[in-house]
Amino acid sequence: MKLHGYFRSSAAFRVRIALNLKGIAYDNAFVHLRKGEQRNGAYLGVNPQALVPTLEDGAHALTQSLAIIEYLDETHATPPLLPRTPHERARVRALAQIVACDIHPIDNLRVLQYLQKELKADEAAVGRWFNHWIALGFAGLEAMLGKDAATGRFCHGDTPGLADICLVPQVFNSKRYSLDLGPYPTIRRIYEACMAVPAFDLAQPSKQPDAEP
Ligand SMILES: N[C@@H](CCC(=O)N[C@@H](CS)C(=O)NCC(=O)O)C(=O)O
Repeated sequence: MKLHGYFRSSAAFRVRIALNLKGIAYDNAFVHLRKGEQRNGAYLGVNPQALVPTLEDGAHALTQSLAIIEYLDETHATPPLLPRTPHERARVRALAQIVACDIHPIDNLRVLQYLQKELKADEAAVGRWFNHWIALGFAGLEAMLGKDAATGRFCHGDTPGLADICLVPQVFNSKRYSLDLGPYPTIRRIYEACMAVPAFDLAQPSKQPDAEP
């Protein structure tokens, strides 16, 4: 398998965690998002959306991190990244989608660049935008995680899964504009538990071969 990614991409970070948890070896193809390589012709042939990640598995080029992770879960059974019952699976997918559908897309690089270049927002305004949407999303996530007996050491029970895979890269993102994580004790606790797991630790941006200061 070959993962097209970028060290700072949180969507690629999700896939790296899943690959590590499954123990799947993979090659890297780096797409430098700050240099705009996602819009180069060669990469557009792989992913016409001009986004990372893309996971190539044989003849298949898979896109969208959640779809990729569920593909990995379906093709490599252990350890499972989703629980067994439909009700539990719906809970974990909902937690994951708070991050992947409601927080992350409006804080993406192309959105921030549009704010800066087209709407002339300065650095402080972009920072406010960035943290506003994370704080709103984390407030809901914290309430859901904190009140539910299904939450364990991780987002669902005592083994890491899809919701944790989405949560951890978003916590990394929250540090970019120094969001105060004080109001989210459950998120912080789960984040710490995840980072003690090598699959998460080894997937973090600073440990990737294309990492930059
Ligand atoms: N929903 C997509 C989001 C992918 C995405 O937004 N990737 C970002 C990096 S985290 C990207 O490639 N951004 C390039 C850009 O904004 O130009 C997924 O989950 O894979």
